[in-house]
Formats: sequence, structure tokens, C-alpha cells
Amino acid sequence: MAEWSIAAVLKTAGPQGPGGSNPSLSAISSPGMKCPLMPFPNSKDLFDIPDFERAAKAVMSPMAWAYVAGAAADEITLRWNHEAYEHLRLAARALVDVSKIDTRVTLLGRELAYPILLAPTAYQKLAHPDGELATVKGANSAEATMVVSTMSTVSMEDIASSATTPLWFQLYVQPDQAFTQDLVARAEAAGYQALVVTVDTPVLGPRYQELRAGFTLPAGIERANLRGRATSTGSHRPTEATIYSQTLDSRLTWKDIDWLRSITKLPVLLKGIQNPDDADKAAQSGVAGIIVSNHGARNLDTSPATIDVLPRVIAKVGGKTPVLVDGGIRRGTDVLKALALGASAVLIGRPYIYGLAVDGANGVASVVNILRRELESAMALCGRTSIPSIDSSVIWK
Ligand code: FNR
Ligand code: LAC
Repeated sequence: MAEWSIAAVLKTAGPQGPGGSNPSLSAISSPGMKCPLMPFPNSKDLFDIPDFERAAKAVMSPMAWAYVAGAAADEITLRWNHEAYEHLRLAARALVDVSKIDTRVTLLGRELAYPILLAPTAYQKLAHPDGELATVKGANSAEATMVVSTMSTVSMEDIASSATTPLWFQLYVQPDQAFTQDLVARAEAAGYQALVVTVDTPVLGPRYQELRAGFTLPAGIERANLRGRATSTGSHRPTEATIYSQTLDSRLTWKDIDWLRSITKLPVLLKGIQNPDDADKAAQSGVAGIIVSNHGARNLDTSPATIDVLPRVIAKVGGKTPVLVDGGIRRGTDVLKALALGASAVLIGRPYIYGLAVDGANGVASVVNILRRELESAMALCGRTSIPSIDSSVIWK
């Protein structure tokens, strides 16, 4: 939104408006009125990811906030995902010519301008009325690769027709195999460049923020890729009194990965590998890449921080297959640490949703550009001018 007005905020935040999470804003304002008291007139006044997080909390409905920011059970892994980065220290270097920093990387045979991708996140219309269409525009302007969720609220075809940037498709294998095959064929036909199969969610973790906020998909927000099916208006949440969800296949095993690889020419990556033994199996199975992820701590609480898992995965499969990581990345220094520990690239989830909620496409682009600049700054201060020059000696031991 070009200008910050309460009307725009209300539109963005949905029927509950900003007052739901920030009563002081509804007390001082009425729809249509420009609000000089707003602490964040637009995303130009937000400088880092924590700024975006605070601003997003103020504009999102309580239900949307609970869904996005929440995690499983006591949210201990959510905290660890962040804290583990804090405990890693960086080794500064002096007197290196850092007047040029090159962040390009080659992944799956293609060059990316920098190694930060947008992780798949569901239901983006909860954060902004344009949902994934705003995100892809932000990704276009920041030259970011976007991984589109099976649970997007705009169809994968419509997202693809607005994209100038590379897209990958995240697949939730569906209980109906023919429909899964159809989703894969659609992703190929729409020009997606990779298939990211999420393997950490046979069932969801108990998400109490979501439950307390009474999560339901509001009328008018659909799971657009499932259009025409009974499940298009439901949600990811388990059906009553069970742990199972109608749109997650709890029977998924390694043989399904072999099957998927046999039906597509796209490179297949596995997202949600958290155990070095599984990483080993994945590399042996010949997948094109692994994403070390605990689903943003939304499933198995008290599983370790992903940045703590990464070195053990690299010890098993480093050099055999590209390893990416996500979870808890909020700073360019976090990105540098992940690369130093062997990641080929990282993904961010919540941070760009915060950008989306606050300022649509501009907010998404701002979040990515902030992280990109922070990464460049951290590289320069550690005396590294290119991604291949980043190794484990960047971490202070
Ligand atoms: C997710 N994530 C996710 N993963 C996936 O494979 N398919 C999906 O549809 C979703 N949906 C989703 C929604 C929301 C609101 C969040 C926060 C996360 C997990 C996501 O891809 C990623 O693994 C984490 O978000 C990474 O952690 P951070 O960056 O949010 O800390
Ligand atoms: C989530 C699912 C839909 O984490 O991936 O909410």
C-alpha cells in the first residue's frame, strides 16, 4: 500500500481489523482516516525483521497472527530455532578487500542472485487480500525464488502467470494418488522448476495458539489448488477427535518418493529432513536436494533447532546432494552461519509473511532485501567476498 491509512489496514487485517490485536489503534482511529499516530506509516519506516514482526502483529487479525506466528505445543523448538543462532559466534576478519561482494549461487543447475528463498507457506490471503499474488510480485522485484505451497489461496497457475522469478512447487502428497499425480502435472505445465515434497507432516503437531484462536478459513478464502474437490474449503487442521487431516497423507513412505520421481522430470527435493539417518537415505535414493527443516517448529515440539541438525546432516551427505535449511532465520548473520555450516541456501517463512501483512508486495521485497543486505554486510565483516569462500572458519570456535 502506497500510503498508510486505517482503511487500508482494515482491508489488510480483515474483519477483525487492527483493533483485535492492538486495541489502542482502533481507539484512536476510524476507517478512512489517515493515522498520524501510527508508529509505522509504511514499510519504509521498518528497518529490520523484528520491526516487521511487530508491525504485522498490529495489523493482522488475532486468528491470522496465531496461525502464522504460532507453533506446536509449548513452542520450545520455536524458541530453540532462534536461540541456536544466537549461540553461534562469527569470526571477524580485518584487512581484506571487500569492496565487491558476490552473493550468487548455483542451485539445481541454475544461478540465483543470492541464497535466500521464500519457504512455502499456506493461506497467504490471511495476511493480505492479494495473498500469493502479492508475494510473487515481491519475489519478482527482489529476484527471489518462491516455493509455492499446495495450500495456496491463489492457484499455482495464476501465481505462475504473474511470476518473472523462478518458482518451485511444494507438494503435500494427497491421500488420492491420482490427484497427487494431477498436481505434479499441473506444476510442470505451469513452468515450476522443482518439486519440494514435504515429508515432516504425516500429522500436524498440536498447535494451541491456532486452536484457541478458533482457526477456520474465512469465507472467500479457498485452497485454490484443490478447487472443485471437497477439501478445497476445509483446512489443514485435523478432523475432530483424531490426529489426522484430510489433506495430508499419513501413509507416505520412501516408496512414494520413488514413485513421485518416476512420474516427473522435475528435480525432487525433500523438505523436512531432521534426522541424519533420513538424510543418508534421501541421498542414496538420488533426490535432487534436502531441506533440513522442522516446519518452523509447528509439528514436533522439543525436536532440535535446525541449525543444530545441519552439521550432522552435512557430515553424512555433504557433497553428495545440496542441503538447504530453514527455521528461525531472522538476520543476515543467521544466513551466513547456515552457509558456513554447509547449507547451499536457506529459506525464510514467517519473515516474508510479516512483510506481506504490513505492505503487500513491497513488504515482501523489503524483508528479503533487508536480509540480503545484512548478509552482504556480515560477509564483508568476516572477510568473505563470495559464497564459495564461506566455510566453517567463519564460525568462531
Ligand atoms: C509453514 N510451513 C509450510 N511448509 C510446507 O511445506 N507447506 C506449507 O504449506 C507450509 N505452511 C506454513 C504456513 C505458515 C504460516 C508457516 C509459518 C510455515 C513451514 C515453512 O515452509 C518453513 O519450514 C518455516 O516457516 C521456516 O521457519 P521460519 O522461517 O518461519 O522460522
Ligand atoms: C502449516 C501447514 C499447512 O504449517 O503446512 O500450517
